[in-house]
Amino acid sequence: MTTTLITVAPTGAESRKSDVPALPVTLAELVATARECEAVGASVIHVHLRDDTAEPTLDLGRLKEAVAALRAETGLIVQLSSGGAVTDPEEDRLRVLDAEPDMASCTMGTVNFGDDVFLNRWGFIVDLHTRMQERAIVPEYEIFDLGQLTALQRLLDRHGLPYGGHVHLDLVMGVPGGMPGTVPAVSACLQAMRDLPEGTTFSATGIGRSTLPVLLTSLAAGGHLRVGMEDTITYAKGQPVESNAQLVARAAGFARLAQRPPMPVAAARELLGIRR
Ligand code: KMH
Ligand code: ZN
Repeated sequence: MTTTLITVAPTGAESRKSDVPALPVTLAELVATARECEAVGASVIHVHLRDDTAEPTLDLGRLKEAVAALRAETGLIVQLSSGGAVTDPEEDRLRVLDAEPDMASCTMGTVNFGDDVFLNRWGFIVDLHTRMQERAIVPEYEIFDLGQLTALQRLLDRHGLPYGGHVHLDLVMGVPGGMPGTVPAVSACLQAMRDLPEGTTFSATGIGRSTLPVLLTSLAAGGHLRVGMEDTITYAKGQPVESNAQLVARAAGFARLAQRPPMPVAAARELLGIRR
């Protein structure tokens, strides 16, 4: 039976703790969330950290501490965000790799991000990709718009396959300024993915109200899932998300209904080419 890789993105860099009290922002909250999410079906955790005032941070010491704590307390694959917050400079984003995670995100192009710009220059993308190859870190390519799949093809053609040899990407849909979280948009991405190396896998996440349409479409299309409070803070209309585990449990339930139950962590490591 085929299975579904579930990634949890519990925190993000955008929501404020004061607006969303359930958001995990301390290391203890992050680890507790990770354990709960692993128990209900997650195999990868996409990590953004906060500082003592709950603001986003890429502090290397904190990143190293978080990687160590997540490895000690869970079996989850640890994926650090190299995207950070829209205000983070490139050197800080590259330094994330010094924390030696299993995986790191690598966004494949610049995108308008609400009223902001999430800047990802070509030269920066190449730096991230090649440094991850050198340091045995498996990338997850973040795709916010259709053309970024073509950019990924160009990257792999010019700079080779990622460490581990397997290409895994994540469609981030419904960001104001990026591609919409709709069935036609997923379909257009599927078409474009045909030009990527054989065996390429994808997950998808829908921001805000596109969460459920994207989740259901990805499952139907043979894709994997990313869920979490980075992407949605509303469980249903008028009902705030209570915890990340609530979102993972819902995704796992849909995956079981689709006859593709959650992928065990060992199988996820094998699939993604993680050899740490
Ligand atoms: N916070 C966004 C600006 C990533 O983690 O790599 C970028 C982001 C993507 O979340
Ligand atoms: Zn992120």
